[in-house]
Amino acid sequence: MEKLKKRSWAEPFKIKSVELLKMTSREERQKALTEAGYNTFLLKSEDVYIDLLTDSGTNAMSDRQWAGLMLGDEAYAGSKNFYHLEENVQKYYGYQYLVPTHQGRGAEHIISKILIKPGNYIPGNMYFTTTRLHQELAGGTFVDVIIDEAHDPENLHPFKGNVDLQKLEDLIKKVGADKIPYISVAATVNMAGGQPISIENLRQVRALCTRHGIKVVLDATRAVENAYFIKVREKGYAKKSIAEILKEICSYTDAATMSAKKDLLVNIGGFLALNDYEVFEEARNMVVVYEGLHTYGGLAGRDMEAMAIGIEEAVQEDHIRARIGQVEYVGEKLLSIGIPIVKPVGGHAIFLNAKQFLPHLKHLEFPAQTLAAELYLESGIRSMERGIVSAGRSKETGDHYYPKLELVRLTFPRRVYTQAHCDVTAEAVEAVYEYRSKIKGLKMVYEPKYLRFFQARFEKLG
Ligand code: PLI
Repeated sequence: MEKLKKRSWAEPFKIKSVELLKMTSREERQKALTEAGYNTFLLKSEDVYIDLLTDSGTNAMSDRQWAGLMLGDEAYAGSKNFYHLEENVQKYYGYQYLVPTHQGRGAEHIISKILIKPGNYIPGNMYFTTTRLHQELAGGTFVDVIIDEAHDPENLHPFKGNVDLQKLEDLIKKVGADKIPYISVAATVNMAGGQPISIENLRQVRALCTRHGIKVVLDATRAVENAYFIKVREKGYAKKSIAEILKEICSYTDAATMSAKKDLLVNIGGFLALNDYEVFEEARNMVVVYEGLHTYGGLAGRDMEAMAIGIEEAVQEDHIRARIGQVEYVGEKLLSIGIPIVKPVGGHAIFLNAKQFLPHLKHLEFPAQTLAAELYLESGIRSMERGIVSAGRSKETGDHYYPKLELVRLTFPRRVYTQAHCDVTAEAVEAVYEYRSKIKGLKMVYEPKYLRFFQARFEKLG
């Protein structure tokens, strides 16, 4: 018998309960797609076979988390689950004060309202849709200070989420530090392809901001995934635990907004965590206006319990290695058959480079929107546009933003799909690639005012 050369690893869990999937025909999918205005956000979930729309709130909870739901203390005030969550945020993230929110954008809303004055500038390592909108609604202007490499899908920089310190210094010189309440630092950077920021860069950002009296606010939504990349890519971190690295990331920042629906393996939840008591006091007061009392922030007690347990599970080494390993597995498969994707492969998703996939389409024929629709039609797999539709319009000129990255995101929920689902996904992308030159673009026929990608509608050209 031939000897096996390599030892494989498998998911560090076994399956206890399953959810059945519906298979559909191409005709049924064409009907569903037309009814959804060629927008994958408007498809009904039951018409989807493999759902790679997002990793947000789509995770499979563990038996410990499900058991935790039964420990929900649904008191209006002072639920014991709040104190469990507070204890774990302090222990694993290191911030002193916690304000729970219903999800990430609840925290973004509160921190933006407190810290931003009209006319302020908020630099960030690339925008995120809801984060930038809350900054703008508070009267601020977002300024992209990510390194140029992040805008190039082919560039192999190991930390494409890094802040360009020169761009940050130039902004400080131009508008004055007093007009910059904070820098918004994401770990990892979603819109760049799930790319991490390095500890070295974070330290430098901290030092520069301290010199100018500017706060650092972390988007900690996928900071555990970022910690994994630091462990495997940054000198001196190979022997540190994910938990240690996570805490070090947070130690260079003053506050964090969190969408627990990602790293923390839950279906709903978020928080704002802070060290500054005065800002905390204001946030604790504001949360009662917009979310709920400061010991539940729009969540049920059981949701806070699932989050508290999720924090402990998220930093387990076997979990995070398998989570990112699954994404890498699909990425390597696609690269081996020549599919253009963002490199290096990021933490939570594969990003197809729609500009290169469909080079015959103009930017305003929405290549990424078109490709996401086509992948659904071919296979029932749901993905998401992350290009010109997601970028929206400039609030000054009213014109579209024309982002350099025109991408389709295949996002992997945590602990949900198997390697066979991954193989089917790669084969479906390959099938679309084979007939790519025949694919026609789209025109937008309905455009909502805010976060248009969620509800915009399209029709097929020609
Ligand atoms: O969806 P929320 O409101 O819990 O979180 C907003 C949010 C903030 N920051 C980052 C980096 C996100 O990725 C994020 C939400 N992301 C979604 C929904 C996604 O599909 O990527």
